Amino acid sequence: IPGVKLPDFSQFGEVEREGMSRMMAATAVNMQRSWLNVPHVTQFDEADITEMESFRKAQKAAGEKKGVKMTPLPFLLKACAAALAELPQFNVSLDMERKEVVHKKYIHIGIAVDTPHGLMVPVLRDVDQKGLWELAAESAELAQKARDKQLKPQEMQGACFTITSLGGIGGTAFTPIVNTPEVAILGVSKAAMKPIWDGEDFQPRLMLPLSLSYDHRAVNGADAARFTNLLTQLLGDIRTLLL
Ligand code: CAO
Repeated sequence: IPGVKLPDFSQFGEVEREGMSRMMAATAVNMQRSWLNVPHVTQFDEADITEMESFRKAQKAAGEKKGVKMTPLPFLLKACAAALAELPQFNVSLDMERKEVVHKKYIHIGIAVDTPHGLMVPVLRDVDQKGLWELAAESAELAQKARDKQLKPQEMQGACFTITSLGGIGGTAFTPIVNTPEVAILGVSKAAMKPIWDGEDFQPRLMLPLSLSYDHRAVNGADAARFTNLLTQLLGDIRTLLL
C-alpha cells in the first residue's frame, strides 16, 4: 500500500517526538494486519436488558460477600458462548493457504481491556462451562493483571471470539476491528433507557447497543443478523441461558 509521507510538522508550530512503546507498535501492526486482511462488515442491534439489569443489581449483596463485582460483562460472555455454540460458523478461523475452514470445538473468549499502557486482550477459557460468578471473578482478575502488566503470553492466546465493551464509558455504537484469525468481535456500548412500543403503549426499557463486526469471507450477513438476534433473545430473557 502507498506509504504516508509526513510533512515537517515543525513548519506549522511547535512539536515534540516520542518513541512508541513496544506495545503500541505491536498493536499498530496487528490492527493494520486485521484491517487490510479482513473484509469487515458491522451488524448493529439492541438488547432489552431491563430484567437482566434488575437481576444483576439484586446480586450486589451476594457479590459483596464473595468479594466479586457482577458487571454486565459475565452475562455478555455467557450469551456469546451460547451463540457461538448455536451458530458454529462464528467459531472458526480461515486457512486461506490450504483453502480450509478450521472449526473449533472449544469456546474461549477474549476481552478487550483498556490499560494505561495500551489495549490488551486476555482470554477466558471454556466460557460455556463456567457460571456467572466464576466469569465475573476471572474477568476482573485478568483485567487487573492486564493493567498491572502481569499477563502471561498463554493468557492472551487461543481466543475464538472477542468482546470489546465501552459500555462503562459511553457511546451509542462503534465498528470494532476483527481480531484476526478470529472471524467476529462484539462491540458493546452504553445501555440507555428508551421508549419501546409494546403494541399498545411506550414502555421505558433499558436498551443495550450491540455492534458485531465480522469477517465477510467466513460469515454472511444473514448469519450475522441471526447471531445478534440470538444475543438479544438471550440477554432479553437470561433464563434462556440455562436451556
Ligand atoms: N452500559 C451501561 N453501563 C455499563 C455497561 C454498559 N454496557 N457496561 C458496564 N457498565 C457499568 C458497570 O455496571 C459499572 O457500573 P456500576 O459500578 O454502577 O455497576 C461501570 O459501568 C464500570 O464497569 P467496568 O468497566 O469496571 O466493568 P466491565 O465488566 O463492564 O468491563 C472491562 C470490564 C475490562 C471490559 C473494562 O474495564 C474495559 O477495560 N473496557 C474498555 C475496553 C476497550 O478499551 N475496548 C476498546 C478496544 S478497541 O480500541
